[in-house]
Amino acid sequence: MTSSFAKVAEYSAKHPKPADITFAYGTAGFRTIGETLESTVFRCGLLAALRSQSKQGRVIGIMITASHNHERDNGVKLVDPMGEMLQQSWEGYCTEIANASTDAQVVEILSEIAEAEGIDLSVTPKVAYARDTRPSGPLLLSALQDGLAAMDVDATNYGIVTTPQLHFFVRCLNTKGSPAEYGEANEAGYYRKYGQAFLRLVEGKPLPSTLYIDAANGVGAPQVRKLAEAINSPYFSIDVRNTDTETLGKLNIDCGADYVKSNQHQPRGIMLTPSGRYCSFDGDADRILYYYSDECGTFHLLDGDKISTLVATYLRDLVATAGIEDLDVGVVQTAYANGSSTRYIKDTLKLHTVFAMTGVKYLHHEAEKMNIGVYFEANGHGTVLFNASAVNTLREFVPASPAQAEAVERLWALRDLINESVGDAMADMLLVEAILICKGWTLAQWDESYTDLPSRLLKVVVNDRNIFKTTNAEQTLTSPHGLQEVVDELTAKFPKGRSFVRPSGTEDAVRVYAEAATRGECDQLAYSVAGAVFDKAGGRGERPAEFI
Ligand code: NG1
Ligand code: ZN
Repeated sequence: MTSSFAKVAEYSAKHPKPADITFAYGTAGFRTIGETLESTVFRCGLLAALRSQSKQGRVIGIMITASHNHERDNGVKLVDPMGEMLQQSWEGYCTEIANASTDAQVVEILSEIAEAEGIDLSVTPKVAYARDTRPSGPLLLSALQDGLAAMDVDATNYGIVTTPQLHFFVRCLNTKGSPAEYGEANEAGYYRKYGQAFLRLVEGKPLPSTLYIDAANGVGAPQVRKLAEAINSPYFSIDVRNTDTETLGKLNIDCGADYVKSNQHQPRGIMLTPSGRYCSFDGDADRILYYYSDECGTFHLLDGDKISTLVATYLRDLVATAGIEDLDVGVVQTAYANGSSTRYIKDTLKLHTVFAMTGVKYLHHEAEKMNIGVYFEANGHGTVLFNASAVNTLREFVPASPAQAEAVERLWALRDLINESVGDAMADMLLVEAILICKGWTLAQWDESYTDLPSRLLKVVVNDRNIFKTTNAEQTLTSPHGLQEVVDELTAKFPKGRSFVRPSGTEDAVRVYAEAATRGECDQLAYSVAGAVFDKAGGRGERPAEFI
């Protein structure tokens, strides 16, 4: 046994793995019933230490959260040095160590990874960690702290913050004193950076009306209030609803971005009035959606696709005004993007667009390949990246007129307003607000760009979702045998029909997505595909209700 792991077995004995559970590091890390995750979180602490040592002592982040999922769930994920998601090759190590059945095996796996990766174990590991407001948070946090103590980690506890704030802190810590310095690695630094960039963009423009924010009874509630205090300007006048992080059973229930997107309905605690402006965060404040009601009381959702087209259009226009020729704006979407949005990006905006697999890490990697890459999942999770060549182009560009100089200055301010490490509800909200203020637009005006095709997302519980395999950015099933043909046949019956089936990476279920020309046809398609999945691939529980 390597002496660096001398304390691991003893600490590990305090956090035994539940014998009957197999854990898997999925799209968003580990995620399941909170109480069952003690050993997993402890072991993530060990692995984060090793990951930090493999990166010469750069800071690795750990976030304890289950985002939009039920309050009884919890989760844990590792954050790499630039604030991005953990490198994929290490996800396998996480799964492996989480499933080790004995303490001795935990130590053995650590030694094997250290050897395989050629890690210098004399390096002092550094980890920054935080949690959201879930009731199992304190238990899991203390398991994590044991993991960090077992590896003599130089650790910083950021307390209760949003997921994107933790990503931000990690990036700040690792870039401190470098040319890529990102900001101050504390809450005040976060609010100052984004608040100042926002004010730089909006000052002198007409004031917007109050923005109502549904904080999902999660960590976004206290944090967005602190943001408003720091900005302290009528340009950011907010009214925060669903702010109860204390009462059990409220987190994400009948509120939050996931609820609003799934139900196409306003959350509890928000009464819509025409001309009112509303948005919802999810439970850890990395997703955001806007919505409003028209004069007839009809609900209109401005989802991740609408945010992405708003932002991409604004950036494209600024680049044109600045007169910069070799700076392309591109958009990354997933198969869940509404077909109308994809057509709008291609045909009207004439911007380059690609599809990535579900999960922001895949979108992030695609966006990195673009000069300015705008990426959003339809559910409201996303951000914008300026790659190194875009930054150079901007730096070297010599404006030929005051109008060009102003456009360049605005591009810099926008870049400062973006959380480049990960999608961030608060930073994205300020970005949308800034663009709407600059354009003098209401939500209805923003919504006019294109009309969404009716869509439906359903969940089917099956005996084994691992039999579902996909290709073509998850839009085509390769297994179970013959099922894709059935989906194709059903889809062909409906004008503008599109449907696909994929296993969820975060829940024990299979997701069915459908869109079509009318609401009725869309629902018919969605339920018939879900029914086929249920019948042909081991559906469990209730068969998805047939659409009548
Ligand atoms: P899964 O469970 O793999 O569909 C969900 C979301 C993703 C992403 C992750 C992480 C949908 C359809 N899927 O993934 O977009 O946000 O959770 O939170 O919204
Ligand atoms: Zn989230």
